[in-house]
Amino acid sequence: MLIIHSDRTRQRRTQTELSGGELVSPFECPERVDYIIQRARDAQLGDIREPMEHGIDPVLAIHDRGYIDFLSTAWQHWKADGHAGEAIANIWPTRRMPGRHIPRNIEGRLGYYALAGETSLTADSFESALLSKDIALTALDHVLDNGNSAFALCRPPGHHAAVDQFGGYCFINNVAVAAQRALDKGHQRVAILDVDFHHGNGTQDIFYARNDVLTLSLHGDPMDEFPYFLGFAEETGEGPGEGFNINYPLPSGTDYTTWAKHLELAKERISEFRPELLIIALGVDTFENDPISSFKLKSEDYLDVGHRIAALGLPTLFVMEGGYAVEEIGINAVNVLKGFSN
Ligand code: SP5
Ligand code: ZN
Repeated sequence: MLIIHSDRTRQRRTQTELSGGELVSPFECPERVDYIIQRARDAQLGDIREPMEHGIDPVLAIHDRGYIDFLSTAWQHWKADGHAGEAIANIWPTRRMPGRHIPRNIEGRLGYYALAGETSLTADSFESALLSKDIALTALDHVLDNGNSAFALCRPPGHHAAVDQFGGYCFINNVAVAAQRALDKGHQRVAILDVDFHHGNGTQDIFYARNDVLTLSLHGDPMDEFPYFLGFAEETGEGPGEGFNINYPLPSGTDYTTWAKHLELAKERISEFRPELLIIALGVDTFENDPISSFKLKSEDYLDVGHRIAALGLPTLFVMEGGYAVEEIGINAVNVLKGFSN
């Protein structure tokens, strides 16, 4: 399987993540990519190629222009205001003050465009997010041109990024940008299956009222897990999109037997939809030793995940999302791709 990868993903090395009331070294670190690419090489998974630039238009086909302007200038404004640390949101529009105006002050703007406080915005955030989207789009080009599958080794991840919000380590929604691009290139129907431990809130938000992109997500029950405020089973889409969003919230401690049953349910819905392209939001934070998650998948289970996805018989674009057990992330991610290919 072709792999799209760039060493420039290393340029995003954030210093801080607000976690448990402390500023810790971020879970979403550059070494994640090092372990995956090393394992892909060792396993001789396939050719490794550099991403091509795709510009900003595919991003603006999904995200709000004001949000993208914010991302591109936020660090400059944050520094100009004399703040010492990385930019962390600390106030939000909430139920009793719904945010009808976009503040002028960067602290207010940060809260307006953030969905969570764990994602520090830094000098390299926007550039890194653009690179990550280019990795996804280059891999997509390959799938569209050749009809076979590819792996986009994206970093930072994307599935939490909504139309006009960043958070959950995500700035640009890579799978959404890729799905829209496939439609703009002539596809009629694209399915996005999100197997990251966390609900793909951004992807759901972006396509919620549409029936040309089927979105499905298997994830930790939002009653107990990030992002808490979206990802419930009753969220099935709206308007023309009714029935085209499917959530499978699963309890803490879910093992592979239970998880795989829900994967099969998702696959039935995908087959019924008859997409021309399948995009997998590939998080491996479902792993038993993931430091921020609570499912119980084992390394060998990921081979079977890939095998089951392959049974759909669709051109498939794998896009890297989460996974924070850094030393095992390579084994787990590559196992999915190996299981798919064999
Ligand atoms: C792409 C992706 O996987 N993003 C995940 C973002 C999760 N951020 C908040 C995590 C909070 C976890 N708190 C639980 C700590 C358990 N020790
Ligand atoms: Zn995740």
